[in-house]
Amino acid sequence: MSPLLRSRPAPLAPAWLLAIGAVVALLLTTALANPASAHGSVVDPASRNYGCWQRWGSDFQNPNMATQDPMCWQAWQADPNAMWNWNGLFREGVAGNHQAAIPDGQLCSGGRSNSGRYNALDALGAWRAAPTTNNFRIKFLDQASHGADYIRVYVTKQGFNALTKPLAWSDLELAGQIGNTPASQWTPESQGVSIQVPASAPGRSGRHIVYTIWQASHLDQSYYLCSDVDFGGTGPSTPPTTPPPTAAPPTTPPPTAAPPTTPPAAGRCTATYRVTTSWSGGFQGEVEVTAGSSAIRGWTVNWTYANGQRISSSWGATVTSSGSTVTARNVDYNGALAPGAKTTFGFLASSTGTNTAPTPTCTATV
Ligand SMILES: [Cu+2]
Repeated sequence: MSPLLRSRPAPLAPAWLLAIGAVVALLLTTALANPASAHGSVVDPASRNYGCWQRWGSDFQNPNMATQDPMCWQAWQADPNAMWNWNGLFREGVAGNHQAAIPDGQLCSGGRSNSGRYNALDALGAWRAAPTTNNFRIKFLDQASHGADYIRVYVTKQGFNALTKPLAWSDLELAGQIGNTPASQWTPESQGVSIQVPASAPGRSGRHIVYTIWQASHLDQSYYLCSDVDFGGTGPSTPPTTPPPTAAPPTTPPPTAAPPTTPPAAGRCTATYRVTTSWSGGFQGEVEVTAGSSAIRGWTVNWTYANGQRISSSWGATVTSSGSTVTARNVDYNGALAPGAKTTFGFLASSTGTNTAPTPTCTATV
């Protein structure tokens, strides 16, 4: 090929153009095939799951979270995907009937959207509250540059007790809104665009919930975000004074997987790999581990990527990479499996385009 390239470069130009065209077409196809794969949230005052991800995403197994940030702790225990997918708390096809789609008590999970992934965000308790003033702004980060048909910002009425009362539509008053605003009018960010929406909540003091609805413009896709605020508050250095009712502090030390004392036995478990969502440049995946006909004490799953995929973060397993080879070991709480029992772990990874699913192997510790 290189002699040909040197002696006759001109005929190769169309090939280059075709290659570039193919890449562009692939990216467009990926974007169109996954219209809902990258989205947004309120980043200031942080929505419940964005805040948990921001504060603990790099340290989510730290047991100190149980006492320092107990509502985040219970949310991470309930479903870490609610934090990794902080930008995906939406419903589709609501046609503007938000109150009909979302029952009282479920507002912070978008009506238990996404198969219940965000349910823990409805839990009552001392969510970390950001200090704010009666005239404030929310900042919305739209990673996918969808733009907005509208954004509505509500604030709970004075007297509402966020520690004891499940949030209902009747607790809310509209405090600010914007109408149709294409992404071209938002502020460019390193990923996507952002916009600030002014809001006014006179007469409020103390703890409240800011409830934001983002009606994205690319589809009938509506996002529902609860942000906890403290009007006149002094800041996050003030610890919560009321213990949350639902936080379950750990009774055992955090996962520090003890090295197996028995040599691993092959063939006692199986693993299946799948991509759950993908976008241009990356994807989220999940591996299901199933014990064989006898109980196991731990497991290790290995696979090799063929297309340069790289794992950037994981949950439910300790994942290490060496070149294209990936090794995932159980964490403390999901190593022991009864005969036929299953557990899953997940991860985020980068990809350069082609994303062939590898065939994992599972090795059990018995
Ligand atoms: Cu989206």
